[in-house]
Amino acid sequence: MCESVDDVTQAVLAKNDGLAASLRDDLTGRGVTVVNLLSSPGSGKTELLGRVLARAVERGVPVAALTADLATENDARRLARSGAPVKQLLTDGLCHLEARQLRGHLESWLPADTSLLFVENVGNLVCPASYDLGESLRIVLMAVTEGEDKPLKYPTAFGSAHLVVLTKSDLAEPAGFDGSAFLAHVQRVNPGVEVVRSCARDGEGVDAVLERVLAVRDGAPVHRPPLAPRPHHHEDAAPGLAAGRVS
Ligand SMILES: Nc1nc2c(ncn2[C@@H]2O[C@H](COP(=O)(O)OP(=O)(O)O)[C@@H](O)[C@H]2O)c(=O)[nH]1
Ligand SMILES: [Mg+2]
Repeated sequence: MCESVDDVTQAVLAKNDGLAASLRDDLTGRGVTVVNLLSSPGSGKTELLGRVLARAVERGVPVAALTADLATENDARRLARSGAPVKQLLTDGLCHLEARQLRGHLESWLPADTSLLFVENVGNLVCPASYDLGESLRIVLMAVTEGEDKPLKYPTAFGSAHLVVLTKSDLAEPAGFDGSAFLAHVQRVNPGVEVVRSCARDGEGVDAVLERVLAVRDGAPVHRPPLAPRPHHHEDAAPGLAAGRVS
């Protein structure tokens, strides 16, 4: 009997969920809290993470970071300036990270005393949202230049966030960003989730993000988002894309 795309997708996600759950148990058992950073490309994940890592190093927090991209080691080079152990993960064309990739890299690399591990996911607001990486905290970031409607357009990402970070606040005015509309849209898809404003230029929000993450590491309760990671379908996108094509 032929399996449908839905069946295959569900099977892949179920396998990932199982691996992620055991990875989370394993890592939390070893005292490691994983933070998954998720956003579209260019939202400012690396820039903000670099500052958060530097602050953590300054405070003596045993922190490390894995950063994922399809190509280049640029982000690992940028993050390594913080002084924290950093590893680049290349996904070989894959648009998201999966728990099995993370596990493979951690086995051979994670420094023994690490208590906080940041994972910068591949820049993409769709696919990474469906894959649990065994994180204890999922942070979804969005820059003010992306438009205040994005929480409504990407409900899986925003609806599965434990914390939302609004980046590049220095550009809010020139971009004509409507902060109240953005907050209303976030609350519609994820009632009660906290939103932190940040600016990697002047350091706004860096301490706030680090404090939230440290609190979770130290056992503070985490916001419960309405959504668990949900399936998405590359195949289903094709007819819609074709219908919308301008030739
Ligand atoms: N003005 C401004 N630019 C920023 C800020 N954060 C990041 N950028 C710039 O935005 C671009 C993309 O940032 P990057 O951290 O690489 O984004 P990523 O793809 O999400 O990791 C870079 O040119 C950064 O210098 C910010 O807070 N303010
Ligand atoms: Mg980056």
